[in-house]
This record gives sequence, structure tokens and C-alpha cells, in this order.
Amino acid sequence: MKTLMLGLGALVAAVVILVAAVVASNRALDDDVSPAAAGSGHENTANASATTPKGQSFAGVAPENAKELALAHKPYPAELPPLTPGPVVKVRMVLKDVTIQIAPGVSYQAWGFEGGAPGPIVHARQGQTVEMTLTNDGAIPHSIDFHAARIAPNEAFVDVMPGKSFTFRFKADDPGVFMYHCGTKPVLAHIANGMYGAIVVDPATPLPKADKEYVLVAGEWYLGSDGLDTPAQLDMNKARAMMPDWTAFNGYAHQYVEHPLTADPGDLVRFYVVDAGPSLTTAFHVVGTVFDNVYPNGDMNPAHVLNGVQTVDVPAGGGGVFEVKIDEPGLYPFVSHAFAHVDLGQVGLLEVGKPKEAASQ
Ligand SMILES: [Cu+2]
Repeated sequence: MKTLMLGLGALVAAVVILVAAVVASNRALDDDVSPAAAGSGHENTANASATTPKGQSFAGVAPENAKELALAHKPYPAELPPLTPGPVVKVRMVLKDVTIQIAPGVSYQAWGFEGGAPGPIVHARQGQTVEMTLTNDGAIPHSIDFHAARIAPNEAFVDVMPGKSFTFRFKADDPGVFMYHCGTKPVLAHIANGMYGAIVVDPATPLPKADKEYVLVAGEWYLGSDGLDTPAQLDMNKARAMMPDWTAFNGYAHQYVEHPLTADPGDLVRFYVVDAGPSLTTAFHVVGTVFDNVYPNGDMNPAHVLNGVQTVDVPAGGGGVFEVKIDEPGLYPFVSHAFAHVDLGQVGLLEVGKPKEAASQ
């Protein structure tokens, strides 16, 4: 009898230990699963992105017919679009997973607002309301964060699930040139994959009318392969190390060298520059002239203007407004004067004094 009691006691103890072990292992499983579940699983996309052995650089890798391809490339339209009349500016963007060209012969699997990188330029006047509708036609959640907005991010900059749309409004009370971007985690991956653009908010008292107004969005590309035969994907390790393979104004390396922006002699030319990053600074400079006026944080507040300066930094996530008036006809390069970026793609030409027809040939 005593032996039987001991045996039963041992059995009960064994069952208790077994149950405790199962509970503990389930907890451990929950701990493993929870972070991914909380992030809707899209962190996995970044982790699964291509990685490059020893961080091999694909900078400058181009096919033999690169020049021909660069000439055939249709440049991103840098001209500031006109204002929309009325109190509300309605902006609709459809997010798409797309293969885009980022340099001659180099393709990349991007996530594009309206199917491109950068997304469309948004233009509003101080006091107008911007009504933003984002439709997600992509495979994973995305969102849109406007730096021009004063709004609760958890209410407005929320993840939009695939196949869904989301609308929010904000009043454009602050004049300036601002970045917008996807704010879905990991933000580094979403910006590096092309989810960014610029919004220009004109001051209620406008600046003097410019003859030419151009918007330049500086960005960086981090490639897991050269992108020549098959589209490259994001190399998250390079993005973390801030070692881009290509950089660009408006998404495509060197595009305004073959397709210069234009002005007539004596024109007031205004550049709205946004640095979309995701991580590096743009040291904006125009070769062969000096900026007449610079609003270093892009706020177009006359109290903050700088006159007669050569190079002004635009930080990642920031903007700057730059004005030049050039009398002598010629080709004036605009660059990020951190010269590695010129090599990687952040250079274009302002062609002063040549008819538009000739410039596009
Ligand atoms: Cu996104």
C-alpha cells in the first residue's frame, strides 16, 4: 500500500512538471511570435531582402550602351506643378510594387507612391487643407507621413493594409518645402525602397515670382545586386551602414545631365530641395554661381534668408529653398558637394540661355 501511494505521488509530480514545461514552452513561443505579429510581419521583408557578400559595391556598374539608355530615359518632371484653387487640395496616391530604372540599365524593385520614386510633387498654399488618400495596391502594409502636417501620427500616418484605402486631412499652416514618406516599420527599408516625395507649401504672402521653379528630391539606393539582368532588391546591411551604390536627384542617377533643367539669362530660378535620405546629407551647391537667397530650412521666412552663400546642407528629412539669377549663358552643374555623391549620381545641369527645344535633344 505504501509503495502504491509513493508511486501515485511520483506520477502526480511528473504530470505537474510536464504541464509546467508545456506552459513554459508555449510562453517562449509567444515571445518569439509576438514582435513579428505586432509589426504585421512586414519586418520579414527587410530581413529577407538580398544581402551582398562583404558589402560589394555596385556603384557605377553600367551596360555598354549606358549613354544611349540615359538619353532615352524620360526624366522625372522637376517643374513645380501649379497650385490648386479652392480651400482643399485633394491628393490621391496608389502605392504599387514596381520595377523602376534608377540609373542607365539598372533596374530596382521599388515600392512607389503612384508607381514611381519619388512620388508626385504636392503643391499647396499656406492655409489650404490637404486631403490625402492613400490606396495600397502593394503586397504589405504602407503609410504616408507628411512633415508639413501638425497631426497625431497614430491617427493619420497609420498602416494601410493591402487592398485598402485611407484618407486624412491636415491644414497646411506652415510654409516651406517638406518631405513626405512611408512611416511603416522598418522605415529605413520603406524609404530606401523609394517611398518618399516632396510637398511645397507656398507662404500666404508669396515670395517674388520666379521664372523657373524646380523640385529636387535627393535620395540613396542600396543594392543587393547590380540590377543589370534582373532588378536589384534592397540590401538592408548597406542601408544600415549608409553605403549607397547610387544616389540621385528625383530617383535616377545623373538624369538631368543628359536632360538639363533650363533657364533664360537673368531668370530668377528657385530650387526646392528635399533630402529624402534615408540617411545622408545633401550639400547643395550650384557650380559657377553664388546663391542670391537661401532659406536653409526651406521655410521661406524672409527673416531666415541667407544671401550670397555657396553651399548649404539639407539634412535627411529636411528641405531648403535656393535662388539663383544667372546672366551668362552656359551649363551650370547643381550638385551635392559631398563629392562622393556626384560620382554616385547627385549631379545635374542647369542650362542657361539655350532654347528648351534644343535642351531636350
Ligand atoms: Cu511603405
